[in-house]
Amino acid sequence: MEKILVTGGAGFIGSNFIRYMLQEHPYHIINLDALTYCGNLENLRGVEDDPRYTFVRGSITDRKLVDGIIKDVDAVINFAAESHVDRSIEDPEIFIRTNILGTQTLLEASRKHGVERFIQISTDEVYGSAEKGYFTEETPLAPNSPYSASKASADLMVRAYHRTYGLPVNITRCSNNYGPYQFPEKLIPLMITNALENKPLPVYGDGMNVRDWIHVLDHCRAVDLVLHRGRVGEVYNIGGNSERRNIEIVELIVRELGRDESLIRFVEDRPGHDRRYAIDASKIRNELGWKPLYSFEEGIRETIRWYIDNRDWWENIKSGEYLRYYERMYGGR
Ligand code: NAD
Ligand code: TDX
Repeated sequence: MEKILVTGGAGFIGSNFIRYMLQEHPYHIINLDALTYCGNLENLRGVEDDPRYTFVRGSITDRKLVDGIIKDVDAVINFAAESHVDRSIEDPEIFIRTNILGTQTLLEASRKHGVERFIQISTDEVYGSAEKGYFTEETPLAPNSPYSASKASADLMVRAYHRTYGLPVNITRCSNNYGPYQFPEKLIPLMITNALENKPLPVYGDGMNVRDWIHVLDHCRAVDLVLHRGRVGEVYNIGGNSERRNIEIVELIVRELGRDESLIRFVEDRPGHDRRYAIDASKIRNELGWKPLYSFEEGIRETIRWYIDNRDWWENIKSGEYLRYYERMYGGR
């Protein structure tokens, strides 16, 4: 393997993954990213000068562009997606286009050009809500939001390309990530940045919904292992074994930043809000020897510190300045 296509590499997990892969391996990485509202080249500061890195601005739904890139690569790792549940409730259509049609466009070019491996970055949300027990790879898909339904649909298409055409695929289903460069619309960075600005902290419903948190670098190491050692056609769950109620996390952030709990506001619940996600990651642990290296307490403190130290990064996002910059830089392309 020499050349890898990473899609969505200007987003939160994709940018962490590219940095990690350039450090760990000699591969050339092509980053195909449309730079939507959350794609941010600032996330790749320092990487741009690496001769083993190439950035292409474009959409995974652009058949011609995708075909031209995939004919020269050995593997495809698809992180590109519309990723925010609340936005999918507001306006589902773009989720269908990017997450389903975009994935199928990548699959088709990968089949045509015979890539060695296609990795679909999926999510534990495709299993729905775990009222009790844990999601295994055998748990039936039962997505509840337009976002998770679009991700589940993409997973089924990836499966079909393996069964029908023999494309060598894997699907990874990871739990909630946190860490540096996460867009401040998601729970943890939203709460940290709002608390830093002494703004209200909106907690949906009763705050008792549970998510299973994992540090983004533990996720990146897992995807690297699946790429190199995953059995073709298999699904791998990835989870941090760190279940927390939302309210516990918000209280921890408030405490760590020395803010007042009066900032916390219980607001109207998210429609169709999944109560609990909980991953059983024993397959990847046993087969590939993976385990998370971060404890949640250590990881969240380091993450809070990162948002304190990188105020410019999120202030530019929150003010919209970074979007205006990209329009100037890339508006014509
Ligand atoms: P993100 O929203 O931060 O990044 C998504 C990236 O995809 C952005 O850079 C965006 O510009 C790009 N993109 C969007 N539409 C595109 C298109 N049509 N063509 C090319 N690029 C496009 O998301 P993230 O949190 O980094 O998530 C990455 C992947 O991981 C997604 O597939 C998501 O479903 C999955 N995932 C995320 C989590 C999580 O907790 N964040 C957990 C499990 C799985
Ligand atoms: O303001 C908020 N208040 C609040 O209580 C926000 C933004 C969220 N929440 C709650 C909703 C969820 O129970 O916090 C929890 C986490 O919310 P999000 O950060 O929006 O994540 P979630 O909906 O769990 O989905 C995430 O994990 C799985 C990612 O956004 C997905 O891309 C990934 O697939």
